[in-house]
Amino acid sequence: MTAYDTILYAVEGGIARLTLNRPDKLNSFTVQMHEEVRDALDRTAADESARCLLLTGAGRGFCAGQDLSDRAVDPNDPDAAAPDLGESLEQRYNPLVRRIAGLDKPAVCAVNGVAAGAGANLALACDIVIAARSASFIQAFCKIGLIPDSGGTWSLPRRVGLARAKGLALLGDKLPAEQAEAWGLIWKAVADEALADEAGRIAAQLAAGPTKGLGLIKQALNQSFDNDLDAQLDLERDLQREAGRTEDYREGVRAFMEKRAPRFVGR
Ligand code: T3D
Repeated sequence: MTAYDTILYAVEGGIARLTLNRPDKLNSFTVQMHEEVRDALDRTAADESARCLLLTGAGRGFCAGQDLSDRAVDPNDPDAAAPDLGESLEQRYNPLVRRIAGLDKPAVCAVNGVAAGAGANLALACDIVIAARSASFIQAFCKIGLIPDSGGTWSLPRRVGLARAKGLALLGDKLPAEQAEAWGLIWKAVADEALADEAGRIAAQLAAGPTKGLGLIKQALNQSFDNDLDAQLDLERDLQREAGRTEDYREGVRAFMEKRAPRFVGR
């Protein structure tokens, strides 16, 4: 277990578990938590023994986005200069989303409770999002005069279409986990008491998988909305070439021929 103040982080059985750990404030983001999450994500990326990221939150919430009390500028002081929120995104939120989306291994998010603001969109930056039935997703930004950030304006229309993306972003309503599943916003909602086991099972399956190939699948699908068919076919050709050169491809075919379970090494 690596020592941090605001998160828990440990790699075990191929799974890098990153738990946001400010439960009293619904795991909302302070500058320190940003630094620690960024550091843990860099470790996950660099650590070959970490073959899947599992992100979750401690306590009753997943993450309530920006800690609104952690602003350098007092919002009650009319003479204070406005904080530069563009700078905040550039320095802190965007690097997190880029790290998760660009991670060359799968990222699972176990949404254990409310996911609001940047917290919701950080979850949606992960590849597989599984939520407790009592959890919910709130694009809370419009309630404080902001726009969805942390990739929300990119991921929402892609996941649920423009009509639902606009409804969620403009109204800021709470979307319960089961509705999120029905809309295709997330992979699935499960009973609260089953979340940890189910998320662990999925992460373990991915961690024992052909990591390099799984990373290439993620890359191909992430790029698909920006490509026309021709460009996507070219991309598939290039990535398949890479996949075909892995040890795990050879092992997968050998295991199939020998009618046994494959033993993937992640390369
Ligand atoms: O840098 C930048 O600012 C730009 C980037 C912005 C990214 C963003 O995420 S902007 C959006 C920020 N987030 C929000 O606006 C959500 C605010 N929170 C809520 O609306 C509600 O807390 C929830 C709907 C998420 C949950 O409601 P509920 O009733 O279950 O819990 P609660 O009682 O409101 O919250 C529990 C505690 O957590 C409470 O503290 P207390 O009174 O017990 O000491 C509450 O103040 C605290 N808390 C919840 N969210 C935040 C927070 N404290 C600071 N910042 C928060 N975002």
